[in-house]
Amino acid sequence: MATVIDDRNSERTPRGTLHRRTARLLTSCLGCLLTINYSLAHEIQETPGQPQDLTALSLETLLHEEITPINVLGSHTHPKGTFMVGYRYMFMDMDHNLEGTREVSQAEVLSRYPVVHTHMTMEMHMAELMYAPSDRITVMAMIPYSYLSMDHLRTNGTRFTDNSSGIGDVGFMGLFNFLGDAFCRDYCLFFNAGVTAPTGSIDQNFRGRRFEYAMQLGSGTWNLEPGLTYLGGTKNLAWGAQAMGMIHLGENDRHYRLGDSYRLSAWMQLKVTDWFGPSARLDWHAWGNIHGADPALNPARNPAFDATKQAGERLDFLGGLNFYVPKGILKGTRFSVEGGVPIYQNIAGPNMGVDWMLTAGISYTFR
Ligand SMILES: [Cu+2]
Repeated sequence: MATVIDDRNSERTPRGTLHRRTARLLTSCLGCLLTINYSLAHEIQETPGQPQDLTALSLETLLHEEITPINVLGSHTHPKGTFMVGYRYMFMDMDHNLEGTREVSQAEVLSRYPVVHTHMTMEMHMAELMYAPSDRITVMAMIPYSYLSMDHLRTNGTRFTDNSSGIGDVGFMGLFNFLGDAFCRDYCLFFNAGVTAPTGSIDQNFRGRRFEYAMQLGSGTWNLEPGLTYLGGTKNLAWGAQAMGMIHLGENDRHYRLGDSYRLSAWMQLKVTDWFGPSARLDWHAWGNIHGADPALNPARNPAFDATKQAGERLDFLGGLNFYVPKGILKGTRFSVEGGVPIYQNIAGPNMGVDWMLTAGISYTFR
């Protein structure tokens, strides 16, 4: 027999306490990092001979700020007058259904809805451009292009796949370094002020049959992305943490607004040589339900059509490999791969849970 769970209840019970527990865990991680950094920062300040002259920017200075994970938006700044162009490819695989933290079989979903999702992939190509008008201010623009694919199974045994692709919400961000070293050599703290424009489609459909909220390419609203990023390091180790929110403003043309989301990320990267460094990262995301609803989506037909069942949270563990070109005409080039798996996820549903993710990217810094 199908278990009918009051969805308000299934969301509140695990989320409330676990939210707090995860937040406390990450706060103490951050606290540790700050303490370690404080003692190490003092050692570094006593080391003489760090280049202060911008014309003598070494490769180390040029790339120092890029010793941050490739997949954390706005997690590095640049020295005055430098540009960066970057490209990232992100892949996410979703292969099972969850309700809260419990895995729900396809048969169980089909006992409650006429359709179940059997697989979903999300791919994103992202072009990034960064420029630093001063040592303490970096500005960036991001253009995402997504390719989403979702496999479905109906109660009658037939299957179908929906695909949507196109430009997502274009973003702009200012990074303001207000505490610590302008070059983030020992430590720094900067404020991220981001905004995204409603350039992504929210009308993806097949012959007039509107796709799920998760298959739309944009939010349809203007969004704010405020954040704080902390970076620290020694000669052979770099670490950092970032807290960022995505606040959706107003209501889109389809009469809804996506739930706001929050992200907390903390990482460490080893500098093995001047051209290679592995990294490890913990990434926590939480997002709320949709406010309002697209009238074209009937929540009784598909759990992914239900605006009240779109909230969730997830903690991912990711490992990365980062390569830098230290000399020659490609000096300033960075290549990185980062892959990960969720170690905890709790989502309103039954909706698709994440199985694994991979990001690969290349960037070139020059002046
Ligand atoms: Cu950059």
